[in-house]
Amino acid sequence: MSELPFQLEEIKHQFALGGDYIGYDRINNGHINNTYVLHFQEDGQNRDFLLQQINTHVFHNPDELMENILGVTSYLRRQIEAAGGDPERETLTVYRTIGGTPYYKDAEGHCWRIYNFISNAYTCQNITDPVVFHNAAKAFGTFQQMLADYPSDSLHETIPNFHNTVSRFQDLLQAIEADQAGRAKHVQEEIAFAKAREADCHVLLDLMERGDLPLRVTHNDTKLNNVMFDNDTKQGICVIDLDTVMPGLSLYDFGDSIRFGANTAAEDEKDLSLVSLDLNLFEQYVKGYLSTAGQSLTKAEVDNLAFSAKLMTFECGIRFLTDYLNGDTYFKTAYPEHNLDRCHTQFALVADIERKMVQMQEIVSRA
Ligand code: GN1
Ligand code: MG
Repeated sequence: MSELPFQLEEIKHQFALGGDYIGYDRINNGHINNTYVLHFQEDGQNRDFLLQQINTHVFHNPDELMENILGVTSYLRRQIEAAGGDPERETLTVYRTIGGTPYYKDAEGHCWRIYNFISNAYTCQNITDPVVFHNAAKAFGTFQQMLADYPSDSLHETIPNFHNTVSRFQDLLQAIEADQAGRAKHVQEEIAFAKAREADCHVLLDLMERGDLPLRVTHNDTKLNNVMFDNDTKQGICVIDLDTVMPGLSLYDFGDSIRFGANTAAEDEKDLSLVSLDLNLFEQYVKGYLSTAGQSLTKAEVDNLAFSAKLMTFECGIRFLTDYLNGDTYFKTAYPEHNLDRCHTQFALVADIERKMVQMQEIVSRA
């Protein structure tokens, strides 16, 4: 019992989970929080719950974080009900503790929350069927549409400057300067790659300042594995991982989806010859996204779809490089060079997107 990565009895008690505990599975997709599926049985029925330990090193204010999530999920719940959908499957449900709080803080200061487990659905790490990517685009586009009128000033900034590419670039420069882990001398090529693209960091922020790109309520972490697909229909039924729902640019969400889902290789693939931007998947995503979020997008948003794929990939690459230089303090890593390998795939993808930019623009124009 003591080998469990969580205090079972305490969690059961705090969240009033009934039934017999059967076991748990660890979900290893995310780089930030620790996630488990708890299996229970009650009256012969299986009941699963999603348990997460919130990473408070990344999310400094769990109260504000959970306030955002409660606000957004209850808003979505009403919209889903109004549309005749099933809110238990189409959005997350936050479980309250017996004290009425949306998370439980244990004696060591660790913060735990429980969500409903969405059954008969799956997540994917990579795309084998292009239709699924099209469906992911529709799900993220719909998510954005549903939150179009959400009072964005009620949202806390859970991570300040999250997709502020200028400030991300500054963070990189600081990490190079401080060289905490003594690694800077080994990554001069990567640093040069990044520095050669500093100007890109300003493009979207300048457009926003000029009023050409509107601030919207965005998800900000639109990785493929943050959508759940229905086992039977393969439709994207629920957008998950709502920790970074904040005001942002639609292009952050679009670009980040392409970065992860249209890459022909995994985010930490060591063989860089496998990394490339799949133009067919890009097209599938563009079409799916425009079919749901399209009506409300401005011309500047549409014009920058292809560029945003490059920028978000670049941003992620410099974040991995920054963390590598800082000694791996932010992202979970499985081995010492993990962040560097991730940086390499992102930069290889940036280079490939640069080669394909004209074709990507054509795809957007056609769509
Ligand atoms: C993190 O936790 P996860 O894996 O969904 C990160 C994202 C990065 C992503 C890179 C809060 O997302 O911003 O794009 O890793 N989340 C946070 O895979 O920093
Ligand atoms: Mg996340």
